[in-house]
Amino acid sequence: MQFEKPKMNIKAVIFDLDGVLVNTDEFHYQAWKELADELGIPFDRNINERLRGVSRMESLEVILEQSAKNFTQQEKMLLTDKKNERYRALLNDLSADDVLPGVISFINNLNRINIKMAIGSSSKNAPLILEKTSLDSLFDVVIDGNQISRSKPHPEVFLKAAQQLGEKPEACLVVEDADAGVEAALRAGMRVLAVGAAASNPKVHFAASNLIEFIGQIPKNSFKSKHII
Ligand code: B16
Ligand code: MG
Repeated sequence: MQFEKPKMNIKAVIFDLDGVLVNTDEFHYQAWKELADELGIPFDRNINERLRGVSRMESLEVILEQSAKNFTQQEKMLLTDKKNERYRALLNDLSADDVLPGVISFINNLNRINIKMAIGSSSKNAPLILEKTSLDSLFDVVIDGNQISRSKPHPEVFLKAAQQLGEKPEACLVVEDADAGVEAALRAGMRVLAVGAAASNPKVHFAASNLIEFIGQIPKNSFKSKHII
């Protein structure tokens, strides 16, 4: 792991949602897999990796690359609606128990040193997920798929979050699990902590398998207000 410079002066942290705060990425996979099986289109976990962080319609386009049939825009809308219906049914039992390891402790530590926090997610289901997991009250700003017109790797979601937090991009750290999200954060001019699937991305500033591991390796003075733990 490399540190850009000893003092990073991070004043705000922008969290991706699916795959960073909550394990909903598995439910996305299940819902897409059921749809692909129904359509007789090959779909596996390797292809699924390309769907991380990208919008619902762009995800469908990736899946349809494996199909010989052409679908009209209306058919595509019906397919994304169907996938979303199934995905939301899978989210039904979601609760605070589904928040990923280290998340609450990391947020509490950031709160203690007055670091601002935002959500920067491509998901239009973010409000439902935040409510079901009781994470909704913990963030100063939430920017999700309902408020952006260009999905990751476009930097719009993170730039909007920084703007609403009142911070410059260079003062923000983005936590991401998707290569598309890492790219979006870098294009926004922000520092990136990659967790999970994106942890092997060579472009990031920090990498860890999850937030528990990251808390144990934070360099002193990374954050504006003393150090995090
Ligand atoms: P929805 P994130 C992204 O959320 C997911 O990673 C991606 O797999 C999904 O297609 C996208 O949200 C749209 O989600 O269908 O719920 O609007 O990782 O940016 O928090
Ligand atoms: Mg994600």
